[in-house]
Amino acid sequence: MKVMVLLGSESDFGTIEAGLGVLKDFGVPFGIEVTSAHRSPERTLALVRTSEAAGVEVFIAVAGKAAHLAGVVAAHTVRPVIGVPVESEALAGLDALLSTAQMPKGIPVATMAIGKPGGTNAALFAVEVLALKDDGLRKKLDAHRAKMAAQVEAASVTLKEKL
Ligand code: RP5
Repeated sequence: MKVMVLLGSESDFGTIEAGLGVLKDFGVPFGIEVTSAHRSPERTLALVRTSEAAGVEVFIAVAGKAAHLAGVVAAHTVRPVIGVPVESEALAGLDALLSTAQMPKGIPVATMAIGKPGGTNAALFAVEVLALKDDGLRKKLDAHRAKMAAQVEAASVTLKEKL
């Protein structure tokens, strides 16, 4: 297992669902668990420990509101932690964005965009970290970028055909 995905609540799943698809597409083995930094703090710590023992190299933490899951995970590991702020009703995810991004110096969290785009980017960022020592993954990332560039070009052609 290379990536551990931790959700602050089952209700956070929609934010990371597409990201899990990305990890699957790239063939990256991952685990996923629900654990709350405040409702199950001991389980959170235990999951960090067992993940490290299982060879996890990158953590993705998905949480909303006063989101401190990513920061708490980062407090317990020196492996990279990627935080995904969940878009919640009250403040549209701005609360979680600031809670995740504004880590005091010393304990970094790589903070993604709010919501589903952040979930997808978290997976891609995790793949990029793993690709540092995996040429096969790097080639897949290059191919993924080339595919997106081709899609942009195709969209331009389609748009002009409509005019
Ligand atoms: C946070 O509170 C979770 O990450 C979730 O985004 C939010 C709401 O949790 P539930 O009330 O849906 O369990 O801890």
